[in-house]
Amino acid sequence: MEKNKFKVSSWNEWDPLKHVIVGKADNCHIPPPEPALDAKVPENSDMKGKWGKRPQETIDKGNELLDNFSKMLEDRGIKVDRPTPVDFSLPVSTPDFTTGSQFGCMPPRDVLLTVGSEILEATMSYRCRWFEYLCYRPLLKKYWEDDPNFRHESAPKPRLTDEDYHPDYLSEKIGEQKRLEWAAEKFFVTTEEEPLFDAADVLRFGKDLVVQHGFTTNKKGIEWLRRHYSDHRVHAVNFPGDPYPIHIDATFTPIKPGLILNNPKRRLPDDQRKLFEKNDWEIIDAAPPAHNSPPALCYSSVWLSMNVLILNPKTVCVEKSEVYQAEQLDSLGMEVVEVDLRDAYAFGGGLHCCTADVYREGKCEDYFPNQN
Ligand code: DAV
Repeated sequence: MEKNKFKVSSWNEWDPLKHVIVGKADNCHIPPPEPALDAKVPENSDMKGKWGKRPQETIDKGNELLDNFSKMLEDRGIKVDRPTPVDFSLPVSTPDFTTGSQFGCMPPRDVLLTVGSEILEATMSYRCRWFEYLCYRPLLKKYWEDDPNFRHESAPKPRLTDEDYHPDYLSEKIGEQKRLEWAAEKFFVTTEEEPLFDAADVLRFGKDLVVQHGFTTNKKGIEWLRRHYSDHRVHAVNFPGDPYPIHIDATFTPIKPGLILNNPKRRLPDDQRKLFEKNDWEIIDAAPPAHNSPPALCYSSVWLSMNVLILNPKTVCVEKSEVYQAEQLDSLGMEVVEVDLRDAYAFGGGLHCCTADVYREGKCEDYFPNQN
């Protein structure tokens, strides 16, 4: 690699990480009500009915933790890039919809999907996140200038009219039992009006991509990914135990070739395990979270405990307070790096969410030669 020029390449979640994007908490907003977002906020959440800019002292604290995390990665020889926040107080307005504010740019993992030498901007499925890709454009522009093999792609922007959302999901008091039944039937808040996906619903296993069907990714989104990644095999999965299924990265966490942690409350159904079983991959229950509830004003569940960032097949970053998850990974032979991040969770997630791969060593391997 020429000095100061960087290549884009990453094929999986575990090969040695050399270059990564870490998000920022700047100016993060709680967006006003909109269908897909409302469906994710649990019925007993402290976020119900609130919107506007988050308190500045929480933003400052979140940024302090994200800066410390970035510095730790740099001290380990990993290059870190940061996004350029836009003014999230501005409304999002298209010919099809208007919503009062945007969200933020703490979780690049939700927006950017790196597969090989390509970074794909996801469609997204929340109106407030329609323009979030703009925060990453200065970086993508630089990668494009530096690396003649880098492919910058953007999935078709969705229209996100009311046709994209099932109105059934929006009444307040549905109850968790009903939501679990719907999730088991694969009846989610998003319809099949047009392809929708968030990048954080995709896990990369070399030649195979595993995609969660849920609130943020619909069947057409998965089909779009299948047609787009024509050299890959794309597998749809779903996790019936999650009443608010968005993003796969607090549910199903590959650690290294042959080993996956699965959220014991959101088990992969038996008929979807064959691919892993046939290829001698072990799926084990993740350790329980250390907390009974998420921090204040946080969208995500306590299972951010599983939202780890793998630095290489022997080293993993785990949130500092998640002692059970750290113990489990230690007993599995991993070196655990503790990272203080809990006070940044509210801005969009954990250690996996707040990062996006630019470069991992290694090449595209076939980990599942025995296909179903
Ligand atoms: O369990 O609330 C959080 C995933 C964030 N990317 C959850 C899913």
